[in-house]
Amino acid sequence: MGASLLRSPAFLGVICSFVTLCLLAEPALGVTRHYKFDIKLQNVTRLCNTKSIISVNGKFPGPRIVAREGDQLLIKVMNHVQNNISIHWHGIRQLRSGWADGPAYITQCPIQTGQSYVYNFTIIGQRGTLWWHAHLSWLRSTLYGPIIILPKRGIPYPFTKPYKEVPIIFGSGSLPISPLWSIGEWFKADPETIISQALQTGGGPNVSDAYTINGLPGPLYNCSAKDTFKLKVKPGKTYLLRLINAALNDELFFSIANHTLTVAEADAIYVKPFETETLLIAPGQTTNVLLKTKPHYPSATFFMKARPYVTGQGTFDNSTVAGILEYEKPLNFHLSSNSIKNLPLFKPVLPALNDTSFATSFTNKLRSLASTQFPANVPQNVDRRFFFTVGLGTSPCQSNQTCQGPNGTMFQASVNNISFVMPTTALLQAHFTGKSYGVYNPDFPTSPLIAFNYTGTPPNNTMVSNGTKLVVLPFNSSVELIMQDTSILGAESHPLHLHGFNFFVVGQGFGNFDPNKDPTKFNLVDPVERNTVGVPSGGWVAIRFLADNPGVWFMHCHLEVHTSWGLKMAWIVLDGKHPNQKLPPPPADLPKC
Ligand SMILES: [Cu+2]
Repeated sequence: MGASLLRSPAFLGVICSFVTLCLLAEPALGVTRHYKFDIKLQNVTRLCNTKSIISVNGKFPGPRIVAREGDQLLIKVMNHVQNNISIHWHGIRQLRSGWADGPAYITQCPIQTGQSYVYNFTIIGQRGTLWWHAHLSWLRSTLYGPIIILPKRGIPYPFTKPYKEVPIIFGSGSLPISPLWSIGEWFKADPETIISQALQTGGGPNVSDAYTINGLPGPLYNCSAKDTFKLKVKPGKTYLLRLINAALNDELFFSIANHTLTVAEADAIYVKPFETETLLIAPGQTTNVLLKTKPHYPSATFFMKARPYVTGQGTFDNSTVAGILEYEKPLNFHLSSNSIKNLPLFKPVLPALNDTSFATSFTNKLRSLASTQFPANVPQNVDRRFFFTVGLGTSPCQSNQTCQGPNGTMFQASVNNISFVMPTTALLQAHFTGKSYGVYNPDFPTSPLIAFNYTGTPPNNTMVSNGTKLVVLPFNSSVELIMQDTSILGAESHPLHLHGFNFFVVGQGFGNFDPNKDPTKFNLVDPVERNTVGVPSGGWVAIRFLADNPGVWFMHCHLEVHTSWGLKMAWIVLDGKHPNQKLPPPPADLPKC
């Protein structure tokens, strides 16, 4: 057995699933890690209001997955609730493990009540922060948690070794607190009821009641001072903060008063480090930042805050979540308990809610590390070119109904004016078994069927068409995709997420994409590599990726309301010629519809 074969990660994954002594084997080989997710109801109190939420293992936010690059994960998800469930491992490449990706009716049928499914995948060539979340309707409002991928043993970070690592999720609500940093969104009402009513009336759904940091709304909301995320730090240290935007419908600005953050990673890819006072993070995106604390005890406390970046026309939750950065008082530092209580509190100043120029300058700073060890393998040549419009539209109101969308219509959203219709069986199964007839059509248009001034005066007819249409790509084709926002019903930033791949963001701009001028300015040297990118409001973004992963891969807006309205589509990547270029058959426990 040759050394080169031994170093192949796929091959090592096989060894570890059969050899129980894997943990004792050479550390660089990767190990198998088992997790059990029991989906069950849990009472949670937020904003003076107790409600039953769907949780993983009774935790909110959910448990964290910790692994090293090269490890295999076996996560058994057992559904004990009445809803159908499916879990997506957001940003995991799922190389030749498309059956474990998770979007309901795309790669699998949902896990029904009383059933279970083991998600089986190996982390190949990725390290950093990602996250998992439910991928069915709006269930992810309470079903989410972090995935922390540590570098292989003995491989250091390409930046200052942090004194401590603190994951943070921007999300909604909380329970036994995971020591993380996610920002989320909390709804007093049941999010499933909110979206199903909106889809019936055709109007916009109700907005959230609070944002949360690690499930905690914080002191700026009623009844919530006790539910405040506190980050306790020592002076003169460097902390690694892992940030996840788990909110349903909001891009967020984030800042810590009087502290500068160094961005080191985006979507589990190292970037050229840069300093900033404020971050912009879209739903679905993750970012690792380094926080250098003050050299000496500052005799002060500091707010960290997040609030939305909003470009659309509709109503939104314009509230602010705050957490507290608190310094440990050194033992030899004398302060009366009264003066500790009355320490000055500094508050960050966040950009205006619609500050697109901040958003643009921030995203322009993101560059791949592009080092020898972590190269940016940007496709230099393109086999397939696509131009997709993304934006809102309408559909007619049924004759016996009154609708609450624009001018009595129903809100829709689309890609190339096609509002995606969810199938009732899994696309990947239909593709794999060759039974696609009546499930999907492989004729998604490469560009809009009717060209118009995308960011100018909107057309008179805003109606969308409907269909389950996919693009078919040969194995290993290199793809360039321009995503163009439309001003139909108002320009708006759309964070587009592609499953199964990272892509390089080679260009972005405002107005209509110019195929003659704009490509000359593309960055093919060190563009940021990620899995979710904001299509600028009233602008366009250009991405490139290599279709080296056979399967069916969902692409959709990560503003959940737009996904619900149909801003989604899927790519089929065909098998290659060689055995290791083919998607293996589905696992025996793959759920049935
Ligand atoms: Cu969108």
